[in-house]
Amino acid sequence: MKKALITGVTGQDGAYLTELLLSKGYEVHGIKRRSSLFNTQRIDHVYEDPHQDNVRFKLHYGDLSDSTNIIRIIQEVQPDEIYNLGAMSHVQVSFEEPEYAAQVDGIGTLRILEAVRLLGLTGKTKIYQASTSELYGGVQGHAQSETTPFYPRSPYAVAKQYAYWITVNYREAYNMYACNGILFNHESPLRGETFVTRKITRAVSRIGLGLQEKVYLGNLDAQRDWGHAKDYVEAMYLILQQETPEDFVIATGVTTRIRDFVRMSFAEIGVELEFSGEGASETAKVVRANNPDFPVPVGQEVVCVDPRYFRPTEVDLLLGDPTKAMTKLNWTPKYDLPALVKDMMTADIDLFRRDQLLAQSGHQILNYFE
Ligand code: NDP
Ligand code: GDR
Repeated sequence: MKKALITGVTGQDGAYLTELLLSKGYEVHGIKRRSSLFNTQRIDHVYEDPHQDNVRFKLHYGDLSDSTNIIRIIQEVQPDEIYNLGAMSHVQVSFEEPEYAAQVDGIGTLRILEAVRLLGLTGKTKIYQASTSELYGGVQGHAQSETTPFYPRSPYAVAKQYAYWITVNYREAYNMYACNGILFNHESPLRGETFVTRKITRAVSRIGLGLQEKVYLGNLDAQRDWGHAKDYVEAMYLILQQETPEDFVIATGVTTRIRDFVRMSFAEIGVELEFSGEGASETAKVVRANNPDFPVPVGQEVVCVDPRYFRPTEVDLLLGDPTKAMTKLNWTPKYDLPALVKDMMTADIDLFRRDQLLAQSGHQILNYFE
C-alpha cells in the first residue's frame, strides 16, 4: 500500500486530495496545526477512529515553521509521496504578515526537502510542491506557461518563488523526485470564505435568502483563470506518477473578470444586475429578479466597492496555458466556469437555508464581516 503525507490537509485542496488518494487505495497521513477550535471540518467525513484496525487516514500535529516535527513525522511515516500544500495562502493577508508567509510558504518547503534528504529518503520519497500562478504576477498580455519568466507581486508570491526554485534546486542537486505544480486559481464549495469566489457565492446566497443586503468587494476588473479544485487535485496526483520529475502549469485557458463572476452568481438565483460608477465608487443594483424563491427587490444596491480590499500591488490578469499538462499528463478539467459557479452556489444556498430557518424561528444569526 502506498503512503502519502499531506501538509495542509485541513485546507480546500488537502480535503479533495485526501478523498482522491483514499479512493486509490493509499494510506494517507495528514499534518494538521494545533488550533484552539476544531479545524478539521473539511475532512471530518473521511476521519477514521484511530482505535479501529486497518485505519488508512491518520492525522499528526505539526507546523511548517517547525523543522523538528517535520523531520519526526517524515521519519515515522516513511512516505512514498509528500504533497506540500500547507501555506499561509491568502495574498492580501501576506502584505500584513510578510515574515510569516516567508517562513511557512518559503522556508517551510526547504524544511520538507531537507528532511527527506537528511533522512536518506531521496530515492524513495517523491515531493509535490504547491506552486502558483501568482509567480507570474506582473507578467501581462499573453498566456502564461512553464517557460514564462516570473514576476511575483506580493510577499506570498515572493515566498512561493523561493519554494519553487528550492524545489528545482534539490531536484537538480540531489537527484530528488521533486516537482512544482504551477496551479492557477481553483475554487469549490470548500474554498476558504475570504477568497473572492467563495465570498461572492456566500454573499449572493445570503442576499437571495434575505439574510444580508449587500456585499463589499475590491477590484472588480481583475481577471482570473478559475478551475475546480476537484480537477486540480487529480493533476497533483498525475504529476507524481510520471517517469521523470517535471514542473507543470495547471489551468483552464479561460480568464474572467471578478465582475462577471458576480453576474454569473446572481444569475443562479434569477437576479440580473446593472453596474454603474467606476473604481472605488462602482456599485451594482438589481434590475430584474425572476425567481420567487429569491425575492430580491428591484433597485436594491447589492454590490459596493470598498477600497479596503485593494492590494498594494495587484495582479491584474492571470491566464494559463495548460498544453503541457494536457499532452503529457493527459489531464483535462471536467468543470468549466458555469459548472463551477453552479456547484458553489448550490452548496452555499443549501448552507444558508439553515440560517434562514433559524432566522424565521426568531434566532439571532451571525453576520460576516470579511
Ligand atoms: P487553504 O488556505 O485552503 O489551506 C492551506 C492549508 O495550509 C490549511 O490546511 C492550513 O491549516 C495549512 N497551514 C497554514 N499555515 C500552516 C503552517 N504554518 N503549518 C502547517 N500547515 C499550515 O489553501 P488551498 O487548499 O486553497 O491551497 C493549497 C496550497 O496550494 C497552498 O499552498 C496554496 O498556496 C497553493 N495554491 C492554491 C491555489 C488555489 O487557487 N487554491 C492556486 C495555487 C496554489 P489550517 O486549516 O489550520 O488553517
Ligand atoms: P488570489 O485570490 O489573490 O488570486 O489568490 P483571491 O480570490 O483572494 O483574489 C482574486 C482577485 O479578486 C480580487 N478581489 C478580491 N479578493 C478578495 N479576496 N476579496 C475581495 O473582496 C475582492 N474583491 C476583488 C483580488 O484583488 C484579486 O485580484 C488565490 C489564492 O488561493 C492563492 O493561494 C493562490 O496561489 C492563487 O489564488 C493562485
